[in-house]
Parts: sequence; C-alpha cells; structure tokens
Amino acid sequence: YTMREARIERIETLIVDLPTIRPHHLSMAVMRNQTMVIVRLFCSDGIEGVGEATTIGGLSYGNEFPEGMKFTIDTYLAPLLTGKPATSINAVMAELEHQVQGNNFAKSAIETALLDAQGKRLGVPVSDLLGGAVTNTLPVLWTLASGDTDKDIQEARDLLANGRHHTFKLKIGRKDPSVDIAHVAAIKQAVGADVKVTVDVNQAWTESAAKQGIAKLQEAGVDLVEQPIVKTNFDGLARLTNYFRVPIMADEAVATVSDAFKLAKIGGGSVFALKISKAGGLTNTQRQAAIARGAGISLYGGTMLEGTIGTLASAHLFSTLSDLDWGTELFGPLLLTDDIVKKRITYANGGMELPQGPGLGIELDLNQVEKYKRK
Ligand code: MUC
Ligand code: MG
Repeated sequence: YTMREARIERIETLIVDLPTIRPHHLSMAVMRNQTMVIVRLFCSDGIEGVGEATTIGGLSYGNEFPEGMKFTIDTYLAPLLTGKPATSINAVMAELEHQVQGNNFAKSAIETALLDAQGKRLGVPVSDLLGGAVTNTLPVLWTLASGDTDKDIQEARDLLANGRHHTFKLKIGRKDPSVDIAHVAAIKQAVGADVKVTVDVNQAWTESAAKQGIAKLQEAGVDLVEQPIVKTNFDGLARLTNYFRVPIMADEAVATVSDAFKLAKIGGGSVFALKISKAGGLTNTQRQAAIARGAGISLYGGTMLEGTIGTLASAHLFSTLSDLDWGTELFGPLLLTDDIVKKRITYANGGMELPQGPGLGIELDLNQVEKYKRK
C-alpha cells in the first residue's frame, strides 16, 4: 500500500433531520428543524471521510434542497468520483467543476469528505492541509431570531451572563420595516453600547426601503447590516456601501468566486460573508478570501446553519484566515437539540475550540445517525 494508491471506492449519502431548540425566524422561512445531507466517502485504504450539505428552509434560501442534493450526489457525483484517486483532491474537484454545473452545496460536501479522509490518512487536521491554522479558537456570535422581542432580550441576557456569546445578530425582514427597526432598537438598548449587534435583512428590502431602513439602523447603533437587498442587485449593494457609514455585508450576493470578484470590483459590500456551501467548497472559499484581501474587503465566517460536520469544515478553513475581522457565526450545532457525532464542539467565552485530531477531528455516532436518519 502507498498513499498514492488510495482510491474513492464508494459514496453513501443520508438525510438527517434534527429538531431546533426553538423556532428560528428568518425573512424567508421559519425553521423548526434542520435537515442535513451527510456524505460518507469510503476509500480503498479503509479510510472514511465525512461531509455535509445543508441549506435553510427547503428551497427558500438557495437553489439546492436536501432531497435534491442527495439525489444529485447519488446519481451524478458518486459515479463520476468512484475509482478516482482520493488523494488528488484538486484534480477531483476540477473534474467535478468541469462535468457538473452549479450544485455548489453538494460539491462542498464532497470536498469536505475528501479533505477529512486525507487529513485522517496523513494524521493532520484539515486546517493543516490548507496551510495551517493561525488560531485554535474562533469567535462565534449568536443569532437572536425567536420571533419575539422580549424572548430575544431574555436569550441575549442569559447568553451574556453565562459568557457563551458576546456578539449578536438579529434577523429581520419578515415584518414591516418600522416594526423590525423598533425590534432592533429595543434589543440594542437592552444589551448596551458595549455589545456588538449586527442585522441580517436576508434580501427583504427594496433599495429605496433599504436607504430609509439602514439610516434608522445606523441611528440605533447597529454595527453591521447584512444583505439588505436582493442578491442580484450588485450595483445597489455598491451604492448602499458607498452611502452609509455602517458597514454593509454581502451574503447571498457573494456566492461564487466570480461573484466575489465582481462585487470587489465595484465595491459591493465592505464585508464578505464566506460560506463553504455557497462557494462550492473550502478551496473556492480561500479564493474568495484572497480576492477580498486584495480589495481591502473585510471577512466574516458565515454559516448555512450546518450541523457539526459542516460547521467544523468551515471552522478549519476560517482558522487559516489571518484577517477574519468580523469573527464567525458558526453556532449551527447549538441551535439543534442533539447531534450525530461522538463529541460535540466546545463553545465558551464567545468562541469555539477547533478540534486538534486528524481530519475534521470528529467521529460519527452511528447510533445517533440511525436515530435521526430519514427512513
Ligand atoms: C444567513 O443568511 O446568514 C446565518 C445565521 C442565521 O441565523 O441564519 C443564517 C443565514
Ligand atoms: Mg445572511
């Protein structure tokens, strides 16, 4: 046996449904559970890599959905990948790029599984395969989105008291802007000037509504405004970025590497929310980070509310970025009542710890997988 001979032997996918600890209200959906596609990639040297493809609210957030991602991987990606060298990750991903249009969430799960397997093979964490971590902990904010202002304030107070988080993101855009803005102002007032509060509109406003709304959010002391307008309006995002003092973050708009380039070129956003799913994998996300660095755009470690596997894949990548000015929102596993891995991520003091073990640094708990697997 030599490492070079390890081949992709078989790929298995399964859908897992996990309940959330409370309803999570976003402009486009209310989540009561989260659905994940788990990829198990078995190699000829006996090593297994795992990956995760997860979105938010079925088809309401992105153009991929859990049942479709499973079908895509089973029907198209797995046959393409079977027999390929498991250690040539760049070559395998280039082949996928060439043969499969779009389907970035599914591609990200495959690249994650390949990197996990390779890390296990070499006995190093995934971050080492990406040039090495610059930190062993990442800052993690919490999203207040219970749908009720008083409940959100109580949640914030509890989390500040136990120290788990000291930055909050609010989700708005479901209600009338005046109601949403009053909600934000009340929470900002309650947590105080020292606590950073960001707001995600998830594309809900027109550009003119955004011009009025952001002015009021700025007045209320909000620290950052995320994706206020429809993702396709790149020029509008540039106009808002130029117009306001409060930083504007691109999220849905900056999906692919080429989106990052086009937005950077016109100043669409002063911060980019990076997500391995949108970009089609960890390597593509590194490419977006390089574009942002060249353009002087700040970075933020985003989430698609993944479970532990997707969260750790993101965390390994984010840990290699020396300029993650806005921290991360890698709290996905904390929104779920249970997990499918043997040891959950440690969250404390406004951050998370990166596992030091090989690959992603986790092990699937097959009993738990069986319990939550869609039958
Ligand atoms: C988004 O648009 O950023 C991230 C945190 C959260 O609560 O929702 C996500 C999606
Ligand atoms: Mg967002």
